[in-house]
Order: sequence, then C-alpha cells, then structure tokens
Amino acid sequence: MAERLDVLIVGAGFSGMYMLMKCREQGLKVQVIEAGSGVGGTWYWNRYPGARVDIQSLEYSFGFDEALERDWRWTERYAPQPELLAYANHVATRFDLSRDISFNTRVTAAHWDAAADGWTVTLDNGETRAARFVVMATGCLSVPTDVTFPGIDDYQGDVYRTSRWPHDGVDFTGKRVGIIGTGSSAIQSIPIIAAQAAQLTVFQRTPNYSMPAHNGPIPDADFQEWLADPRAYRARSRATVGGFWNEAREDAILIHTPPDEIKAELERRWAWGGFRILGAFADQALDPEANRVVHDFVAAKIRERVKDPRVAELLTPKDHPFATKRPCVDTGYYDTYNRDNVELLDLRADPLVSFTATGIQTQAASHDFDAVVLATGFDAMTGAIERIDIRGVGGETIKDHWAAGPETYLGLMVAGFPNLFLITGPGSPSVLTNMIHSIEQHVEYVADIIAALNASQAGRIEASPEAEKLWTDHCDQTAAMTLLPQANSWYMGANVPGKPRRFMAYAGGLHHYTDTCNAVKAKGWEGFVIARGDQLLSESREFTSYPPPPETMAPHLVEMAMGRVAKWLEAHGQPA
Ligand code: FAD
Ligand code: N01
Repeated sequence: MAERLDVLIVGAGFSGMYMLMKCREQGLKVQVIEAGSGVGGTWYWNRYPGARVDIQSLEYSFGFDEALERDWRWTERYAPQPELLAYANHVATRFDLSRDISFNTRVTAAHWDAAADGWTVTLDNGETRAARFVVMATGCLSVPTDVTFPGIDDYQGDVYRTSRWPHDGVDFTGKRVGIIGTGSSAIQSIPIIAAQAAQLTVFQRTPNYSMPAHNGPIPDADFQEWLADPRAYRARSRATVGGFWNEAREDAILIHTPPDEIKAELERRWAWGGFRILGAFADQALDPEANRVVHDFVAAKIRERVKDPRVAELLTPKDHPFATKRPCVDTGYYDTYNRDNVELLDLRADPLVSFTATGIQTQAASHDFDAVVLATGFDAMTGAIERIDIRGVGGETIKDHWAAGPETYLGLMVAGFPNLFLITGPGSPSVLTNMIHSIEQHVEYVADIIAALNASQAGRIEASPEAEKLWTDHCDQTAAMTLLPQANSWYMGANVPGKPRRFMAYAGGLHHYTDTCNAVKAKGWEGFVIARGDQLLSESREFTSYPPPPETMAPHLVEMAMGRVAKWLEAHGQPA
C-alpha cells in the first residue's frame, strides 16, 4: 500500500478542489480521487444544452481569494456550463491542483481501522490507500437516479441523460426528440432543443415553478458595486438565509399587505428575475395562505406567456406549494410551448407504458423519436455517499446508520464514523443555498477541525450520538416549521423508490447555521468526542448552540410554525 495520507478527498468538484487547497496550506499529505477525467464536478458532468447557474455568477464563484475574483470576468449574470467548467479548470491551473488528483478513479469502499485511528480506502482499480481523514466531497447532486423504463434496451434511437451528456455535444437538427422530465435540467434544455430539433415532445409528470432569468451581460451597476468591495459583497451574501442576496424583507407580511402593494412587489421582483421573488414576503414560505397568493401570481404569469390555455393549465403546478421544490430559473421556457414543433404530454392523464423499438408507447398512443432525453434527476444528498461501502466503528455501514433517513451532526460528521467529514452533507443548508458559499464554509470548518486536532496531537474526532440526535431532531423540526416537507421533492427523498422520507437539508438558513458552527467551535467542539488511541482527550455529548429564536417573526407565524412542530413531535412519539 502507498504511504499513509493525512487526508484523502473523494471528488474534485468545487468542494474537493477547495479542500485540497486548505489541506496544502497546513502542509498535509493529501490526495483527491475523482471518477471523472477532469475537475469541476457538476459542471464537468452536466453538459446538456442550456445548462447554467440559477445563482448569479458574481455570487456563485469562490470568494476565498480576492486576486482570483478580480482576475476572472464572468460574461453573463448566469454563467453557462462551458464557462463554469472553464472557471473550474482555471482554478485548478492557477493553484496547480491536478498533480494531487487521481482522475478516472472511483472510491468503492472506506473501512475504519481502529488500530490505526484512520481509514483504509479501496479504489476501483484494485488499489488501497490508508488515510487518517477522509473527506466526502462527493456532491449532493452527482448520482443520477436509476430510473429506467420497460423496453428501453429495445429502443433503436439514441438515449441521452442530461447529467451524463456527451462531451462532443449532440446535434438534434432535423430530429424528432422526446424528453422525459420537467425539472431544472429539462426546463433549461427544452428551449434550446426545441430551437434545433424538427419536433420536440415533452413528457411531463409534474409541472414545476419557473422564474425568468432575464439573463444577459452583468448590469454595469451590479458590476461596479461588486468591484468597489468584493469582500463586502460576499459578506452580504453569506449573511443571508440562502447565501445569496435577494433583498429578503423579514418584516413584510403578505397577508397584512394590500393586494395592489403585493402585486407591485411581486412584479418588481419578477422583472428583476431569478430567485429575487423568494425574498418578497416573510410569510410566503410558512403560511399556506400567503404562499397561495404567490402561486396565483406565478400561475397568471404562465397564462400570460403560453397561448394555449389548456397547455398553460397543464404547466401550472398544483400538487406542491410555491418554492417547496428548488424553483427553476429559465430562459424562454414557457414561450417554447408556443412553437409549432413543441408538444406537451401529460403523463398523469396518459401514463408511459414502455419504450418500443421506435419510440415511446403511452396508454393512448405511440410516439416515434430519433432520440430521447432523460432529464429524470438525482439520488440526491445521500446517493454518492451510500454507493460507497463505508464501514465505521464495529463495521456498521453508513447505509444502515441512515436506514430511517440521514442522521448527522451539523451535516458534517456521523456518529460511529470518526475522521470522516461530509462536505455539504445532509443536515446542512447545502442545496437550499448558493452552494459555493456553503462549500466554502464547510471546507474552512473541516480544515479548522483538522488543524485543532493536529495542534493537540489528537488522533481522531467523532460526533457523539447524543449531539447527532439533538441536531437531527432540530433539523426535522426546523423543516416542519415551513411548508418545505409538503412537496414530494428530492429534498425529501421522494424521487427514489424506497428511499426513506426525511427533509434532508437544514432549513434554518446559512447565516444561523454558520453562527451555530462557530458557537460549537468556541465551546471547544461541543458535541464531539476527541481521542488518541485509547486515550480520551475531550468529550462533549451535548448540543446547546441552537440558533436564536426568530424574534422578528410575526406572532401568527410563530404560532403556525410551533403548531407544525407540535404535530411533528406528536407523530414522532415525543411529548409536545
Ligand atoms: P460535485 O460538483 O457534484 O462534485 C462531486 C464529484 O465527486 C464529482 O465530480 C463526482 O464524479 C465525484 N465522485 C462522487 N462519488 C465518487 C466516488 N465514489 N469516487 C470518486 N469520485 C466520486 N448549486 C447552486 O448553488 N447554484 C446553481 O446554480 C447550481 N446549479 C446546478 C446545476 C446542475 C445541473 C446541478 C446538477 C447542480 C447544480 N447546483 C447548483 C448544485 C451543484 O452540485 C453545486 O453548486 C456544486 O457544484 C457542488 O460541488 P461539489 O464539489 O460539492 O459536488
Ligand atoms: O431533476 P429533478 P433535475 N417518469 O428531480 C421526472 C439542480 N439543478 O436534474 O416530479 C416520468 O428536479 C420528474 O417528475 P416528477 C437543482 O437543484 C439546477 O431537473 O417526479 N418522469 C421531474 O420532472 C435541481 O432541483 C439547475 O413527477 C420522471 C424530472 O424527471 C436539481 O439539480 C439545473 C420519472 C426530474 O427533475 C435536480 O434537477 C439543473 C419517470 N419515471 C439541475 N422519473 C439550475 O438551473 C423522474 N421523472 C441551476
């Protein structure tokens, strides 16, 4: 076996790349293992037409190095995938990262070796590596779901998955194309494919809410504001719920606002575009009545854009409140349905039966295609971690530990799995935020933990089961306060048959979460057990660093949120 590493990092997306840099700063012996042939993770794999960010690029980019920020110029408000991949490659070259990355290599197993206070990691090329720490930078949305369809192997046309798109691109000119799915990936690719193909048929099971990006060059005023003080710009984003600036009005209550003012505010935000609408009113994510008003506003926008009222109706979400799935940000999505070469099929009314040699058979008709695109989503948050055979203390697997849904301490560590860190793991704000800011916060925190352990010559750190339980309950209850668990979303694990239902991200906001992590550290790593061999160095089994109660929240919202928590406690067999 090769020389023991201090840190083995799995994944070379933005998380793994930054983790590598932070480890090097401490002079650690570190190696990254990456399944793909290059860096960039999400932006390496998802090369489908129209792929781009839903957070503005001035915010969705690394903020740890002002020289890097100033040297890179984004061309659009929402950068497209090729530019994001070029950015990842630029970072890798600038910081000479690739010499410590093994590409085209997959981690298949990681077993805790108690005698060595470290991990034995197995790779798909048959090699093993010993490492004191393992960092799972494996991505929240990196493993496509195993969705398949009867007869798909008999289909003689081409099948493409958005998340595994050919590197040379695909030319649909003159082709009849079908696309399954209407999540973010489909909503971004549909307008581009429709403009190229002879005919596009969209198979929709559930409509989603989508807001216009109004993409284009970065408005000069925004760029000048950023240029004046990038540090202040970043600090402003990081101090928000979602890690991006959306002018959130924490004291604006929709149901206390006159209708004309509501409309004016929503119109202003719709015209601005993207996620700005999420910050309009404090009650829209909590109160069904307020949420309904925003839903009605978006439904009217869909009717305005889509000429055929039947199609507009089909495109209007009905089964989940607004923004309880990650909302989509589009360029020309609804207008695409006004094209003569685009057809929307409703799989609820006419279910998909099977693929055939020439296309897709639904209950009512058969549809012939030259190519079919699967935009069917990801086994989110836990998928990449559970696909590795991770065995902790006593040989327990992480999959077994998470049999009832993922349980972590701060989304960072799992009890019984010492020295194993998760970047943006379940139980952290992760996918509810601008992920780059969540990644930076996690990577810097993990680097701090490793530095503290080394300074005290400790061998290992582990989340205590007690703290893990307290944090997981806190996550569940925080989600229960909101409308978020009401959607059958991938946040809930609802898109993967048999996956346990649990709201997997921390809904308390990136700002409160960061403060909580800092308080845990200030209390000498509250909730963690630190040891060297048989020697216990420090032990905390508590978690007392809860975020502050939302004092600015209107009384009726507190009542509503607390009512939902009481119900949650009742359902989980605990006294309210
Ligand atoms: P990833 O980028 O997913 O990288 C993980 C890497 O780990 C991958 O390269 C994978 O190959 C590797 N890996 C996994 N398992 C193994 C293994 N066993 N062995 C070896 N290697 C392994 N977030 C936002 O905040 N804003 C956005 O606009 C946005 N847009 C998105 C668009 C798409 C199409 C998708 C899918 C996600 C988007 N996200 C967005 C979320 C996005 O995943 C994060 O922003 C971010 O890129 C995640 O970086 P990461 O390094 O943590 O994970
Ligand atoms: O995946 P999804 P995605 N038969 O799960 C349908 C990020 N992202 O790749 O809802 C028929 O959202 C499924 O239908 P239903 C972002 O966080 C960001 O689009 O299960 N249909 C749904 O319509 C996003 O949320 C961007 O009824 C089937 C679709 O497939 C996340 O990644 C861009 C089916 C899957 O939608 C995931 O987005 C892309 C079946 N058997 C991704 N199985 C940005 O804009 C599934 N579906 C930045």
